[in-house]
Amino acid sequence: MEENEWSPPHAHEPNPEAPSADASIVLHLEGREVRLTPEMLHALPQITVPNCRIVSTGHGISGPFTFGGIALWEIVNSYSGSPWTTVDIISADGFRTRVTAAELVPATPRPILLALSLDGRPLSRAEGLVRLIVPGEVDDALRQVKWISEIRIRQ
Ligand SMILES: Nc1nc2c(c(=O)[nH]1)N[C@H]1C(S)=C(S)[C@@H](COP(=O)(O)O)O[C@H]1N2
Ligand SMILES: [Mo]
Repeated sequence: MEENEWSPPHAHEPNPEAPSADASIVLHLEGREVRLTPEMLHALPQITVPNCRIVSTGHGISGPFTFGGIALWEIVNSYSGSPWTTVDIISADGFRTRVTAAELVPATPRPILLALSLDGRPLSRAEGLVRLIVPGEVDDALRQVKWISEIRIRQ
């Protein structure tokens, strides 16, 4: 798939509702698949990233929020045994973004995370559980993918 196909497939208007009740994620790795449930993610090391804003150009800016969860690099590190270049994050409603290796550096101060909590309480399914938070995206919310259903680690 070409890089430019990874811009969102629809107009910049977010879907208001969760596509399903199931918050588990299928992680696609070289030659195998792993189903990650929110419970499994809770068992991995948790981080928080304060002062995150969701910058919708359609319905305004919300936040600042403190999102909590697991760093995306932690998932890639824990599960991927082979070299990789990109991580594709896809939601059940067809929203998606591509994360590059350059963006997934351990020990960055504001890492990309799989969010499980918001301001210290569990994120609801309606709010996007499990949601990708890209703290570096500050003028749009196109990468803040709600309801992640697939993560594809690519060579
Ligand atoms: N799965 C999914 N994630 C999504 C979207 C969407 O339609 N589906 N819309 C994006 C856009 S355009 C915006 S502005 C924000 C809205 O997030 P909010 O509902 O928390 O304000 O979600 C982003 N993430
Ligand atoms: Mo948006």
